[in-house]
Amino acid sequence: MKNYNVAVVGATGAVGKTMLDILSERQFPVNKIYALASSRSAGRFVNFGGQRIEVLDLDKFDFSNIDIGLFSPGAGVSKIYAPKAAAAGCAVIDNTSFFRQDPEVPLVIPEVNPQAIDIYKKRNIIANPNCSTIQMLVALKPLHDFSPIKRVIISTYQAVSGTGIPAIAELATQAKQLLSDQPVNPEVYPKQIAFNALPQIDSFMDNSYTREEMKMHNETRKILDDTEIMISATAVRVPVFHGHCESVLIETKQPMSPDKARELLSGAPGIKLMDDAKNSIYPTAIDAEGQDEVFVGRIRADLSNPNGLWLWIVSDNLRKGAALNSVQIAELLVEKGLQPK
Ligand code: NAP
Ligand code: 12T
Repeated sequence: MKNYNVAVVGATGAVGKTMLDILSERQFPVNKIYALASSRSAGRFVNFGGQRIEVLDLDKFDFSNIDIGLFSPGAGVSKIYAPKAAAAGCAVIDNTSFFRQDPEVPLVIPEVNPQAIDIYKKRNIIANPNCSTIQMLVALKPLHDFSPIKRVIISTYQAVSGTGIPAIAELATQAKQLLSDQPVNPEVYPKQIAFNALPQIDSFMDNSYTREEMKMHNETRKILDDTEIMISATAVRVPVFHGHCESVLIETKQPMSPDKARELLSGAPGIKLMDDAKNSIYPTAIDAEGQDEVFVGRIRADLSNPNGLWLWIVSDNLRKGAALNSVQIAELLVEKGLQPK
Protein backbone atom coordinates (compact mmCIF):
# COMPACT_ATOMS: atom_id res chain seq x y z
CA MET A 1 0.00 0.00 0.00
CA LYS A 2 1.33 3.45 -0.95
CA ASN A 3 1.15 6.09 1.73
CA TYR A 4 1.01 9.83 1.11
CA ASN A 5 2.25 12.93 2.89
CA VAL A 6 -0.84 15.10 3.33
CA ALA A 7 -1.06 18.76 4.39
CA VAL A 8 -4.37 20.24 5.60
CA VAL A 9 -4.26 24.02 5.09
CA GLY A 10 -6.75 25.91 7.28
CA ALA A 11 -6.65 22.99 9.73
CA THR A 12 -8.04 25.01 12.66
CA GLY A 13 -11.17 25.98 10.71
CA ALA A 14 -14.60 24.37 10.41
CA VAL A 15 -13.72 22.74 7.07
CA GLY A 16 -10.10 21.86 7.96
CA LYS A 17 -11.05 20.10 11.19
CA THR A 18 -13.67 18.09 9.30
CA MET A 19 -11.04 17.19 6.68
CA LEU A 20 -8.79 15.76 9.42
CA ASP A 21 -11.74 13.78 10.84
CA ILE A 22 -12.73 12.37 7.45
CA LEU A 23 -9.16 11.44 6.44
CA SER A 24 -8.94 9.46 9.66
CA GLU A 25 -12.46 7.92 9.48
CA ARG A 26 -11.93 6.72 5.91
CA GLN A 27 -8.42 5.51 6.70
CA PHE A 28 -6.92 7.53 3.87
CA PRO A 29 -3.41 6.10 3.27
CA VAL A 30 -1.49 8.78 5.19
CA ASN A 31 2.26 8.55 5.74
CA LYS A 32 2.74 11.94 7.46
CA ILE A 33 0.00 14.47 8.18
CA TYR A 34 0.66 18.21 8.55
CA ALA A 35 -1.81 20.76 9.99
CA LEU A 36 -1.24 24.30 8.70
CA ALA A 37 -2.89 27.63 9.52
CA SER A 38 -1.85 31.26 9.99
CA SER A 39 0.87 32.41 12.40
CA ARG A 40 -2.00 33.22 14.84
CA SER A 41 -2.64 29.50 15.40
CA ALA A 42 0.88 28.11 14.96
CA GLY A 43 1.83 26.08 18.06
CA ARG A 44 -1.80 25.13 18.86
CA PHE A 45 -2.89 21.51 18.49
CA VAL A 46 -5.64 19.88 16.42
CA ASN A 47 -7.01 16.35 16.55
CA PHE A 48 -6.28 13.70 13.91
CA GLY A 49 -7.90 10.36 14.80
CA GLY A 50 -7.14 10.79 18.49
CA GLN A 51 -3.59 12.06 17.85
CA ARG A 52 -2.62 15.63 18.78
CA ILE A 53 -1.00 17.39 15.80
CA GLU A 54 0.85 20.66 16.21
CA VAL A 55 -0.32 23.46 13.92
CA LEU A 56 2.43 24.91 11.70
CA ASP A 57 2.61 28.33 10.04
CA LEU A 58 1.60 28.09 6.36
CA ASP A 59 3.85 31.00 5.45
CA LYS A 60 6.97 29.15 6.66
CA PHE A 61 6.03 25.72 5.29
CA ASP A 62 7.94 23.90 2.52
CA PHE A 63 5.58 21.81 0.33
CA SER A 64 8.32 19.98 -1.57
CA ASN A 65 7.86 16.82 0.50
CA ILE A 66 4.02 16.88 0.34
CA ASP A 67 1.98 14.72 -2.04
CA ILE A 68 -1.52 16.12 -1.45
CA GLY A 69 -2.61 19.49 -0.03
CA LEU A 70 -6.21 19.92 1.13
CA PHE A 71 -6.74 23.70 1.20
CA SER A 72 -9.50 25.73 2.92
CA PRO A 73 -7.83 28.91 4.25
CA GLY A 74 -10.08 31.35 2.30
CA ALA A 75 -9.86 32.50 -1.32
CA GLY A 76 -7.28 35.26 -0.74
CA VAL A 77 -4.89 32.86 0.98
CA SER A 78 -5.37 30.03 -1.56
CA LYS A 79 -4.73 32.52 -4.37
CA ILE A 80 -1.17 32.97 -3.09
CA TYR A 81 -0.26 29.63 -1.47
CA ALA A 82 -2.01 27.03 -3.70
CA PRO A 83 0.16 27.87 -6.76
CA LYS A 84 3.29 27.82 -4.55
CA ALA A 85 2.42 24.35 -3.22
CA ALA A 86 1.48 23.16 -6.72
CA ALA A 87 4.82 24.38 -8.11
CA ALA A 88 6.61 22.40 -5.38
CA GLY A 89 4.93 19.24 -6.73
CA CYS A 90 2.03 19.00 -4.27
CA ALA A 91 -1.36 18.13 -5.81
CA VAL A 92 -3.65 20.83 -4.41
CA ILE A 93 -7.34 20.20 -3.77
CA ASP A 94 -8.73 23.67 -3.07
CA ASN A 95 -12.02 24.33 -1.30
CA THR A 96 -12.17 28.07 -1.91
CA SER A 97 -13.94 29.82 -4.78
CA PHE A 98 -10.68 31.21 -6.19
CA PHE A 99 -9.81 28.68 -8.95
CA ARG A 100 -13.25 27.24 -9.70
CA GLN A 101 -13.80 29.08 -12.99
CA ASP A 102 -10.22 28.69 -14.25
CA PRO A 103 -10.50 26.62 -17.47
CA GLU A 104 -7.23 24.83 -16.62
CA VAL A 105 -8.50 23.76 -13.19
CA PRO A 106 -10.96 20.86 -13.01
CA LEU A 107 -14.04 21.36 -10.79
CA VAL A 108 -14.89 17.89 -9.52
CA ILE A 109 -17.69 16.00 -7.78
CA PRO A 110 -16.59 12.33 -7.87
CA GLU A 111 -20.18 10.99 -8.31
CA VAL A 112 -20.89 13.49 -11.11
CA ASN A 113 -17.84 14.28 -13.28
CA PRO A 114 -14.85 12.15 -12.18
CA GLN A 115 -13.49 12.23 -15.76
CA ALA A 116 -12.92 15.99 -15.49
CA ILE A 117 -10.01 15.42 -13.10
CA ASP A 118 -7.72 14.22 -15.89
CA ILE A 119 -6.56 17.76 -16.84
CA TYR A 120 -5.42 18.59 -13.29
CA LYS A 121 -1.71 18.30 -14.14
CA LYS A 122 -1.89 21.53 -16.17
CA ARG A 123 -1.87 23.48 -12.90
CA ASN A 124 -1.55 20.71 -10.27
CA ILE A 125 -4.73 22.19 -8.73
CA ILE A 126 -8.23 20.69 -8.48
CA ALA A 127 -11.11 22.87 -7.28
CA ASN A 128 -13.76 21.61 -4.88
CA PRO A 129 -17.15 23.10 -5.84
CA ASN A 130 -19.38 25.23 -3.64
CA CYS A 131 -21.33 23.32 -0.98
CA SER A 132 -24.80 24.17 -2.36
CA THR A 133 -23.78 23.13 -5.86
CA ILE A 134 -22.28 19.80 -4.77
CA GLN A 135 -25.35 18.47 -2.97
CA MET A 136 -27.69 19.66 -5.71
CA LEU A 137 -25.72 18.03 -8.53
CA VAL A 138 -25.20 14.71 -6.71
CA ALA A 139 -29.02 14.51 -6.61
CA LEU A 140 -29.72 15.84 -10.11
CA LYS A 141 -27.10 13.81 -12.04
CA PRO A 142 -29.05 10.50 -12.12
CA LEU A 143 -32.12 12.38 -13.38
CA HIS A 144 -30.11 14.41 -15.92
CA ASP A 145 -28.58 11.18 -17.33
CA PHE A 146 -32.09 9.81 -17.93
CA SER A 147 -33.72 12.96 -19.33
CA PRO A 148 -31.56 16.07 -19.80
CA ILE A 149 -32.35 18.92 -17.41
CA LYS A 150 -33.04 22.15 -19.28
CA ARG A 151 -33.81 24.50 -16.39
CA VAL A 152 -33.28 24.63 -12.61
CA ILE A 153 -34.82 27.07 -10.09
CA ILE A 154 -33.47 26.85 -6.53
CA SER A 155 -34.04 28.37 -3.12
CA THR A 156 -31.47 27.38 -0.50
CA TYR A 157 -31.74 27.33 3.31
CA GLN A 158 -28.08 27.37 4.37
CA ALA A 159 -26.49 26.64 7.74
CA VAL A 160 -24.13 29.08 9.46
CA SER A 161 -21.29 26.52 9.64
CA GLY A 162 -20.74 27.28 5.92
CA THR A 163 -19.26 30.61 7.01
CA GLY A 164 -16.87 29.05 9.56
CA ILE A 165 -16.27 28.92 13.29
CA PRO A 166 -16.95 32.64 14.02
CA ALA A 167 -20.42 32.31 12.43
CA ILE A 168 -21.28 29.20 14.49
CA ALA A 169 -20.35 31.21 17.59
CA GLU A 170 -22.41 34.22 16.44
CA LEU A 171 -25.62 32.15 16.10
CA ALA A 172 -25.12 30.56 19.54
CA THR A 173 -24.35 33.90 21.20
CA GLN A 174 -27.29 35.73 19.63
CA ALA A 175 -29.72 32.93 20.54
CA LYS A 176 -28.61 33.11 24.20
CA GLN A 177 -28.80 36.92 24.19
CA LEU A 178 -32.28 37.02 22.69
CA LEU A 179 -33.62 34.38 25.08
CA SER A 180 -32.36 36.46 28.00
CA ASP A 181 -33.73 39.80 26.69
CA GLN A 182 -30.31 41.20 25.83
CA PRO A 183 -29.52 43.18 22.65
CA VAL A 184 -27.57 41.49 19.83
CA ASN A 185 -24.65 42.91 17.91
CA PRO A 186 -24.27 41.33 14.42
CA GLU A 187 -20.60 41.01 13.38
CA VAL A 188 -20.19 38.10 10.96
CA TYR A 189 -23.54 38.58 9.18
CA PRO A 190 -25.03 41.91 8.04
CA LYS A 191 -28.15 41.37 10.22
CA GLN A 192 -29.31 39.33 13.20
CA ILE A 193 -29.13 35.62 12.24
CA ALA A 194 -30.77 34.05 15.33
CA PHE A 195 -34.55 33.55 14.81
CA ASN A 196 -34.26 35.15 11.38
CA ALA A 197 -33.70 34.32 7.66
CA LEU A 198 -31.33 36.41 5.51
CA PRO A 199 -31.64 36.47 1.69
CA GLN A 200 -27.94 37.20 1.35
CA ILE A 201 -25.02 34.75 1.23
CA ASP A 202 -21.69 36.33 0.28
CA SER A 203 -21.72 39.79 -1.34
CA PHE A 204 -23.98 41.27 -4.04
CA MET A 205 -22.92 41.56 -7.67
CA ASP A 206 -24.00 44.15 -10.28
CA ASN A 207 -26.80 41.88 -11.55
CA SER A 208 -28.48 41.90 -8.08
CA TYR A 209 -27.60 38.24 -7.45
CA THR A 210 -25.24 37.32 -4.62
CA ARG A 211 -21.90 35.66 -5.30
CA GLU A 212 -23.23 32.45 -3.72
CA GLU A 213 -26.18 32.44 -6.17
CA MET A 214 -23.85 33.01 -9.13
CA LYS A 215 -21.54 30.20 -7.94
CA MET A 216 -24.49 27.81 -8.28
CA HIS A 217 -25.16 29.14 -11.78
CA ASN A 218 -21.58 29.08 -13.07
CA GLU A 219 -20.39 25.92 -11.32
CA THR A 220 -23.41 23.87 -12.47
CA ARG A 221 -22.66 24.79 -16.08
CA LYS A 222 -18.97 23.89 -15.72
CA ILE A 223 -19.54 20.58 -13.88
CA LEU A 224 -22.32 19.36 -16.21
CA ASP A 225 -20.28 20.70 -19.16
CA ASP A 226 -23.44 22.38 -20.44
CA THR A 227 -23.25 26.12 -21.11
CA GLU A 228 -26.93 26.22 -22.09
CA ILE A 229 -28.59 24.91 -18.92
CA MET A 230 -30.83 27.65 -17.49
CA ILE A 231 -30.31 28.07 -13.79
CA SER A 232 -31.26 30.71 -11.26
CA ALA A 233 -30.96 30.64 -7.46
CA THR A 234 -31.95 32.48 -4.29
CA ALA A 235 -29.53 31.64 -1.45
CA VAL A 236 -30.84 32.18 2.08
CA ARG A 237 -29.01 31.91 5.41
CA VAL A 238 -31.10 30.33 8.17
CA PRO A 239 -30.37 29.89 11.90
CA VAL A 240 -29.28 26.25 11.55
CA PHE A 241 -25.85 25.09 12.69
CA HIS A 242 -25.18 22.21 10.27
CA GLY A 243 -26.85 21.09 7.03
CA HIS A 244 -27.97 22.98 3.96
CA CYS A 245 -31.51 22.41 2.59
CA GLU A 246 -32.60 23.22 -0.95
CA SER A 247 -35.95 23.49 -2.66
CA VAL A 248 -35.25 22.64 -6.29
CA LEU A 249 -37.53 22.81 -9.35
CA ILE A 250 -36.22 21.11 -12.48
CA GLU A 251 -37.55 21.07 -16.01
CA THR A 252 -36.52 18.00 -17.99
CA LYS A 253 -36.50 17.46 -21.77
CA GLN A 254 -39.05 14.64 -21.51
CA PRO A 255 -41.60 14.54 -18.67
CA MET A 256 -40.44 12.51 -15.63
CA SER A 257 -42.88 11.09 -13.08
CA PRO A 258 -42.09 11.32 -9.35
CA ASP A 259 -41.99 7.49 -9.28
CA LYS A 260 -39.43 7.43 -12.10
CA ALA A 261 -37.30 10.00 -10.23
CA ARG A 262 -37.51 7.92 -7.02
CA GLU A 263 -36.48 4.82 -8.97
CA LEU A 264 -33.49 6.64 -10.52
CA LEU A 265 -32.40 8.04 -7.16
CA SER A 266 -32.77 4.93 -5.03
CA GLY A 267 -29.37 3.29 -5.05
CA ALA A 268 -27.68 6.15 -6.92
CA PRO A 269 -24.15 6.83 -5.59
CA GLY A 270 -24.08 9.07 -2.52
CA ILE A 271 -27.88 9.41 -2.34
CA LYS A 272 -30.32 8.45 0.38
CA LEU A 273 -33.99 8.70 -0.52
CA MET A 274 -36.23 9.80 2.41
CA ASP A 275 -39.52 10.27 0.66
CA ASP A 276 -42.72 9.07 2.25
CA ALA A 277 -44.62 12.31 2.73
CA LYS A 278 -47.81 10.72 4.14
CA ASN A 279 -45.74 9.37 7.04
CA SER A 280 -43.86 12.68 7.41
CA ILE A 281 -40.70 11.09 6.07
CA TYR A 282 -38.50 13.74 4.46
CA PRO A 283 -34.98 14.90 5.27
CA THR A 284 -34.17 17.87 7.52
CA ALA A 285 -30.85 19.53 8.32
CA ILE A 286 -30.71 17.60 11.60
CA ASP A 287 -31.09 14.28 9.75
CA ALA A 288 -28.08 15.15 7.56
CA GLU A 289 -25.77 16.43 10.32
CA GLY A 290 -22.70 14.19 10.64
CA GLN A 291 -23.81 12.03 7.69
CA ASP A 292 -22.13 11.52 4.33
CA GLU A 293 -25.11 11.15 2.02
CA VAL A 294 -27.15 13.65 0.07
CA PHE A 295 -30.74 13.15 1.25
CA VAL A 296 -33.71 13.65 -1.09
CA GLY A 297 -37.42 13.90 -0.33
CA ARG A 298 -40.65 15.77 -1.20
CA ILE A 299 -40.44 14.59 -4.83
CA ARG A 300 -43.57 15.74 -6.58
CA ALA A 301 -44.93 16.86 -9.95
CA ASP A 302 -44.84 20.56 -10.74
CA LEU A 303 -48.41 21.83 -11.06
CA SER A 304 -47.32 24.65 -13.38
CA ASN A 305 -45.47 22.65 -16.04
CA PRO A 306 -45.84 19.02 -17.27
CA ASN A 307 -42.03 18.72 -17.58
CA GLY A 308 -41.42 20.08 -14.09
CA LEU A 309 -40.47 18.19 -10.92
CA TRP A 310 -39.84 19.44 -7.38
CA LEU A 311 -37.24 18.00 -4.99
CA TRP A 312 -36.03 18.81 -1.46
CA ILE A 313 -32.27 18.15 -1.18
CA VAL A 314 -30.37 18.14 2.13
CA SER A 315 -26.76 17.41 3.09
CA ASP A 316 -24.13 18.18 5.74
CA ASN A 317 -22.42 21.22 4.21
CA LEU A 318 -19.10 20.63 6.00
CA ARG A 319 -18.98 16.96 4.93
CA LYS A 320 -20.27 16.28 1.37
CA GLY A 321 -20.41 20.06 0.78
CA ALA A 322 -16.72 20.52 1.57
CA ALA A 323 -14.38 18.13 3.43
CA LEU A 324 -15.79 14.76 2.31
CA ASN A 325 -15.89 15.79 -1.35
CA SER A 326 -12.24 16.93 -1.09
CA VAL A 327 -11.14 13.65 0.49
CA GLN A 328 -13.06 11.73 -2.21
CA ILE A 329 -11.12 13.76 -4.82
CA ALA A 330 -7.89 12.71 -3.06
CA GLU A 331 -9.09 9.08 -3.20
CA LEU A 332 -9.74 9.54 -6.94
CA LEU A 333 -6.13 10.77 -7.40
CA VAL A 334 -4.90 7.64 -5.61
CA GLU A 335 -7.12 5.45 -7.84
CA LYS A 336 -5.70 7.22 -10.89
CA GLY A 337 -2.19 6.22 -9.82
CA LEU A 338 -0.76 9.27 -8.02
CA GLN A 339 2.75 8.29 -6.93
CA PRO A 340 3.92 9.32 -3.46
CA LYS A 341 7.27 11.13 -3.31
P1 NAP B 1 -13.00 29.14 9.45
O1 NAP B 1 -13.63 28.22 10.38
O2 NAP B 1 -13.11 30.61 9.69
O3 NAP B 1 -11.45 28.76 9.30
C1 NAP B 1 -10.55 29.48 8.51
C2 NAP B 1 -9.25 28.72 8.43
O4 NAP B 1 -8.35 29.38 7.54
C3 NAP B 1 -8.54 28.64 9.77
O5 NAP B 1 -7.85 27.43 9.88
C4 NAP B 1 -7.57 29.80 9.66
O6 NAP B 1 -6.43 29.66 10.48
C5 NAP B 1 -7.14 29.66 8.22
N1 NAP B 1 -6.52 30.89 7.74
C6 NAP B 1 -7.05 32.13 7.69
N2 NAP B 1 -6.15 33.02 7.23
C7 NAP B 1 -5.02 32.32 7.00
C8 NAP B 1 -3.71 32.67 6.54
N3 NAP B 1 -3.41 33.91 6.22
N4 NAP B 1 -2.79 31.68 6.42
C9 NAP B 1 -3.09 30.42 6.76
N5 NAP B 1 -4.30 30.02 7.20
C10 NAP B 1 -5.26 30.96 7.32
O7 NAP B 1 -13.55 28.95 7.96
P2 NAP B 1 -13.99 27.59 7.21
O8 NAP B 1 -15.43 27.43 7.30
O9 NAP B 1 -13.12 26.46 7.63
O10 NAP B 1 -13.73 27.99 5.70
C11 NAP B 1 -12.47 28.30 5.20
C12 NAP B 1 -12.57 28.54 3.71
O11 NAP B 1 -12.98 27.35 3.06
C13 NAP B 1 -13.62 29.59 3.29
O12 NAP B 1 -13.10 30.88 3.28
C14 NAP B 1 -14.01 29.13 1.92
O13 NAP B 1 -13.11 29.68 0.98
C15 NAP B 1 -13.81 27.65 1.97
N6 NAP B 1 -15.11 26.96 2.14
C16 NAP B 1 -15.61 26.31 1.08
C17 NAP B 1 -16.81 25.67 1.17
C18 NAP B 1 -17.42 25.01 0.01
O14 NAP B 1 -18.46 25.42 -0.39
N7 NAP B 1 -16.84 23.98 -0.56
C19 NAP B 1 -17.52 25.67 2.35
C20 NAP B 1 -17.00 26.34 3.45
C21 NAP B 1 -15.78 26.97 3.31
P3 NAP B 1 -6.21 30.51 11.86
O15 NAP B 1 -6.69 29.60 12.96
O16 NAP B 1 -4.74 30.69 11.91
O17 NAP B 1 -6.98 31.76 11.74
N1 12T C 1 -19.56 32.47 1.64
O1 12T C 1 -16.22 28.67 -0.82
O2 12T C 1 -20.78 31.53 3.79
O3 12T C 1 -17.74 29.36 -2.15
O4 12T C 1 -21.72 29.60 3.44
C1 12T C 1 -18.77 28.56 0.79
C2 12T C 1 -19.65 28.86 1.82
C3 12T C 1 -18.41 30.83 0.37
C4 12T C 1 -17.31 29.17 -1.03
C5 12T C 1 -20.86 30.46 3.19
C6 12T C 1 -19.31 31.16 1.37
C7 12T C 1 -18.18 29.53 0.09
C8 12T C 1 -19.91 30.16 2.11
